[in-house]
Amino acid sequence: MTPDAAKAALRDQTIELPSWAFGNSGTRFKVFGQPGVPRDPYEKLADAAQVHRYTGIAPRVSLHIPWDLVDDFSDLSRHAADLGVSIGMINSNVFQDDDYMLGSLCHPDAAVRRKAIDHHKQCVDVMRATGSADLKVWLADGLNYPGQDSIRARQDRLAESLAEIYAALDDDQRMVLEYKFFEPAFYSTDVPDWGTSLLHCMALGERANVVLDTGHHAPGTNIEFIVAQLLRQGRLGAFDFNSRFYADDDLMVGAADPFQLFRILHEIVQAGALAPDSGVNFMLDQCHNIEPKIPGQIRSVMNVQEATAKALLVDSDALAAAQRAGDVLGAHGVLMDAYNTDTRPLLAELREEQGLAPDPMAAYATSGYAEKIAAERTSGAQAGWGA
Ligand code: LRH
Ligand code: MN
Ligand code: MN
Repeated sequence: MTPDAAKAALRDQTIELPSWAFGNSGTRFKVFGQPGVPRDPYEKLADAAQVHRYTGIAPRVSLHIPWDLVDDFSDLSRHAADLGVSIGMINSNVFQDDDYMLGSLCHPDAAVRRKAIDHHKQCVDVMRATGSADLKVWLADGLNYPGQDSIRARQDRLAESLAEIYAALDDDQRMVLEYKFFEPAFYSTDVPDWGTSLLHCMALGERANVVLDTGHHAPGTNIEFIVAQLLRQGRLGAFDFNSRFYADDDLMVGAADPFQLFRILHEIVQAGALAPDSGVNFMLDQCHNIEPKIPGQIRSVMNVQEATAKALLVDSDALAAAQRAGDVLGAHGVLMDAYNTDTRPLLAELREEQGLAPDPMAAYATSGYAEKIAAERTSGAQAGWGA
């Protein structure tokens, strides 16, 4: 693709931000508080709007319920619109309540399953109030010990619970089901992989799709293969982008393995799935434990944008010709030429054409916003991962 065509495609790209990236977070060892961190969902949206303001491609914010519970979601939605952003996916949370120690939608006790199903119905109400189109489901359900529960019965309960939630959706609402191979369960997880998620989605119907979180695979997994396969089936609903070195590290996307991010985006571009109407929602799912949060999100958005630009610059005609000819090194070379292109000048140019500062990191740093929130948000409790 030519640089001009790449710029046109980049103009349409959007990336969704997670509300929880703006609250305090940490490891199980320590949460380091930061000055100016939001105290409520309204302030989280205000911070997310800063990321959009300087990058121009982050117009939606995902909410996590009950972390982002407010009295009036229509009012929160209006607040978002006033800030120039909108509410994106609604994430359910059935992993932080004592009742869910042995699971939620797969729990052996029907009363706990009922509670978890009803929570999802409450999330559907939040979607109606906010105009959100997608319910995002990730379950911590699983087993620590062989024999603890029946693996097979849990799948049956899962199918039944999901079917009731799916039936509660309006016709224009979708469900996306995220998989993760481990944590917090260590022996067997109930939605461990894309195959399990896909099977449940296919049983539910056309408005159920798979969420791929880049941190949720075993080391060495070929994630772009999964991307290609799900796109072939029209079943890739959303990405949770982040980076990992070891486990589900939730570090900034493109920090650990920018080449993997490029390979993923190459599959996306090849399948024509970059456009906003492709049905694939590109989201970040990250925590900024030691770095400042708003710049952390800006950097992440830029990392995705740079990798996307590289993927768009792949000479697809030359690549196809080399592939047809069986020219292994030629084909690989075409891909590496694009990967090794410095796309930062092209993106700086694009931003200037859009009336944005060419360097979003520098523009935010000199804006005074970080100092302002640190001075203003001094009373009340800061939001943390979980509130
Ligand atoms: C689980 C997960 C899921 C949750 C988020 C906070 O590891 O990736 O997407 O909603 O973390
Ligand atoms: Mn995730
Ligand atoms: Mn995760």
